[in-house]
Amino acid sequence: MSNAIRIHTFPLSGHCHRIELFAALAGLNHELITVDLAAGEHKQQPFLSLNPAGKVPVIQDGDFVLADSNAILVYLARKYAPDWLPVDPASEAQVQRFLSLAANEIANGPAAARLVTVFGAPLDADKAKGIAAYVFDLLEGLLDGREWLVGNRPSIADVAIYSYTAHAPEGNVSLEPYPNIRAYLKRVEALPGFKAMPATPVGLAA
Ligand SMILES: N[C@@H](CCC(=O)N[C@@H](CS)C(=O)NCC(=O)O)C(=O)O
Repeated sequence: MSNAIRIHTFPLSGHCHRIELFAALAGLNHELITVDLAAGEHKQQPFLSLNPAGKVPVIQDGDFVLADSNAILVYLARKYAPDWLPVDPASEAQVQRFLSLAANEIANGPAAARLVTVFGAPLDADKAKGIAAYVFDLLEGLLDGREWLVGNRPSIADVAIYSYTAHAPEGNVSLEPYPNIRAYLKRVEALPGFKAMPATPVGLAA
């Protein structure tokens, strides 16, 4: 395992699940290092020397250290699994569009709503659910007649969108109104190597 990519992770984090899922789907040689967020390990040394922002996920690939889930997906795909990140300008830009959606509306919508129910975060659940409705309405339309978000095969755009979308019911956000999204999640789950994020029995998933 000496050449393994080290992934500093937390099992119930959708941002971390993106990286664990991609490493599994792409068959990357990797090692998981669980960071004890409850004990505040991410706000102390030595973790802060890896990521001064005090957040997971972080990877170490040899001497190279990188934080931020979407940046990590770009790096890992470009370096080890190029089929997951198209190089033609239009397709690459489309992938970036969905990484932005994951970093903004998905994070502030379904992910934030789930933070309230799973971790008791002091966030505005109604506002988060409103953003979730907006982004899922958008994705439902974009997935009409499409199997994948970009092109004709899965890309890191799908990996970035998957985790918090699949676990939205834990944050009291129903996926019932979204048949295209539900079918799409099943396609991701059928991919060889798929790895699930642990379910938490809260919200609509209780
Ligand atoms: N933009 C970052 C967000 C990462 C993030 O919010 N991580 C959360 C876990 S899901 C975290 O480490 N929270 C601990 C904290 O902020 O104290 C990414 O995409 O990696």
